[in-house]
Amino acid sequence: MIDGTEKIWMDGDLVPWDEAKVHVLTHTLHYGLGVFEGIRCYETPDGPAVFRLREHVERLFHSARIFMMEIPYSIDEVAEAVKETIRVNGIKECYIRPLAYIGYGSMGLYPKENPVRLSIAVWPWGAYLGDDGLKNGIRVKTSSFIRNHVNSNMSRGKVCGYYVTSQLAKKEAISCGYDEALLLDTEGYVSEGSGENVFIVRDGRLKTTPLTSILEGITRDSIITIARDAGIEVIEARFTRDEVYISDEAFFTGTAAEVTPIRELDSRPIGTGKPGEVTSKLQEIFFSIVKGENPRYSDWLTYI
Ligand code: PPE
Repeated sequence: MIDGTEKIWMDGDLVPWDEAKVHVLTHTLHYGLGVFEGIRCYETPDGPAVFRLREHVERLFHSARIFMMEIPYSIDEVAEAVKETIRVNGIKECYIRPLAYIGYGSMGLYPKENPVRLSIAVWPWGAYLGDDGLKNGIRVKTSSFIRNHVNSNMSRGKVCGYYVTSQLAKKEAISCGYDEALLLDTEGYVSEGSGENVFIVRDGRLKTTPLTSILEGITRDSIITIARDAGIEVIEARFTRDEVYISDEAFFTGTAAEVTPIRELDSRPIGTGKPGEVTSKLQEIFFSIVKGENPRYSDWLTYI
């Protein structure tokens, strides 16, 4: 069960957690068109700080634009509302979930008059793939479900309905005894995890899927920047599942997953079967940044 906090921001009001309700005929609940974000706030020596807040809120607006949803607030207002929600809940470290959705009104696939509503919830959320996963790596299965074609699941949007495929993949992976799924694209190349981007390391160089068939992850972008700054070469190029099998290291990135090493794919250990040197180094730098201990990247933090 989720550990609730006190208040949820709903359409401009801060309502008690248990009263943050919607009508059962809320349009998004039936048809899946809603756009959302996942953001994290970390405890730092200077108080709680949100990691790359602006970029996340901008992505929310980009998702809405792609799907012709008009969010009735500005980017600045939403960023401020995120900060306010963290402040009123008096929480030091949390996951933040803004959701723009189509409210109650008409039914059917053309909800012309229904309001676009916005909620922002915050709650404590530990290691997405477990503390052990973060430390020792996870076991991953290539999914039999493929990531939808980019002309259907347009990858620049983070849309509720897309996660139906992710859930199928995740259920399959777990039912087969794995921790997470890796989805291929419609051409058979590696795309991403059910809720993460993926990187591999070969001969000290990083490779990650190009943006053609994946969500433009903000953690992915952060890791590319951190790696290049650390003198590690990064290539954005397509690769196949067997290239993962023979890579030296592999890891997932995501707001929820942070930087999680992959120690096995489809029963093949990756490298030594333990988190590798490059992965551990990048993970360490990432955590030093989000925890406010790395002045080089202080621009990425918004203090509450
Ligand atoms: N791909 C997908 C499909 C995805 O859902 C996420 C985030 C990413 C890549 C990484 O993006 P970013 O967070 O900007 O680095 N998945 C979110 C939802 C997880 C959930 O289970 O809910 C997240 O990590 O917040």
